[in-house]
Amino acid sequence: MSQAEQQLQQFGWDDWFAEQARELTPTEQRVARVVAVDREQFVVMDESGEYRARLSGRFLHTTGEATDFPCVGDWVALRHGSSDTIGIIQTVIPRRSFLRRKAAGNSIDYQMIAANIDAALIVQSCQFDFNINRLERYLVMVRDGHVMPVILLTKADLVSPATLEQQIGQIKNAGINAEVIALSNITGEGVDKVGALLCPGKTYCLLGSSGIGKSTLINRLIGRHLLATRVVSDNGEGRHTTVRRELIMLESGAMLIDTPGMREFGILGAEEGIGDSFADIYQLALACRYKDCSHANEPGCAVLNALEEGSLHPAQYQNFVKLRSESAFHEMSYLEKRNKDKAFGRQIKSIKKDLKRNF
Ligand SMILES: Nc1nc2c(ncn2[C@@H]2O[C@H](COP(=O)(O)OP(=O)(O)OP(=O)(O)O)[C@@H](O)[C@H]2O)c(=O)[nH]1
Ligand SMILES: [Mg+2]
Ligand SMILES: [Zn+2]
Repeated sequence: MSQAEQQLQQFGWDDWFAEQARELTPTEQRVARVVAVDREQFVVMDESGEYRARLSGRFLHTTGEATDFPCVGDWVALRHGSSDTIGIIQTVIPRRSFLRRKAAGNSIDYQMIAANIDAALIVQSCQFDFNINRLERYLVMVRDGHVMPVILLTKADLVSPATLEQQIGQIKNAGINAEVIALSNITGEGVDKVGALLCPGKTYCLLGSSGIGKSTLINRLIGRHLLATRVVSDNGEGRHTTVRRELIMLESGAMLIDTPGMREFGILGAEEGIGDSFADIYQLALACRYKDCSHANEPGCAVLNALEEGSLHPAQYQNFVKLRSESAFHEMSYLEKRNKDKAFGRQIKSIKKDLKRNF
């Protein structure tokens, strides 16, 4: 690693990225990290500070996929001479992790949210916003991008301790074992726990609906009003306050990416009001005759049996089917995967037992 590269470590650069860059970039190019994207304009930072950058003509001509364009958190190789006012981005260094979502509408395209994230802070407000199904969908998205999840419950000051306890219980009962931190940006309770979690040189991205206190939390962590937040406290309906994604350096050396609330992410009509977790269904699915049962028409399907018996609510089943058919869910869900891993673990154990018995 060169001396300049060593200085980039404070922004998250390490041997892994250095290795990727060596294969891709001529030596006269510099690397920098994207801290903000505004249409075709980029703001990048390196050891010399922040400066503006744009894409090279060659990049624009050879890059077709929207997801291949630089996004917040990306490392890019660029030309930026000492007399240049603007850097010219040549390539995006391969991403170690990423957060992406399905683009709006019916397209199968993805939209990048952020790249090279160490942990995602999945935020829900205890009041109005709390929803296990949506939480699970965020977990799928986060796992898909090789990012570690942490769950933050904001506005704890607006619900009773009993409600909060019940919500945390619901998360645990759904089999989600990510760390959960309840906090209030008003009283400050729990905020220091979040601060303690953030390590220097690591990058964190906040995800969640609009109006739940993501920017307020970042302001609290910084200790001053850097980001615009909604002035009037309301239930989160309406316009977005944060309009662009940007990477913010905390005094501690940890980096945080604020994102505009994702409203479409949770909207699925029937979803609201069916607070129950899919955990029930995955639990049932363990008893299906076929391991790859789709719970649609297979013989010996424990899910369909439960539906027939009435122990599984039809709305819950329909919601499950609906989510399954979404492309975001084509990949196995977080819980399903975990349960399969557990089943596999049990299988290994019993094989080991058999082996012991035979020898
Ligand atoms: N009671 C209470 N209000 C909060 C808390 N956190 C944030 N708020 C209020 O909630 C409103 C929305 O907060 P923001 O930080 O703008 O929300 P956001 O998640 O950044 O929203 P978008 O930028 O639209 O995605 C503001 O009026 C905050 O003062 C909290 O812990 N308790
Ligand atoms: Mg915001
Ligand atoms: Zn089945």
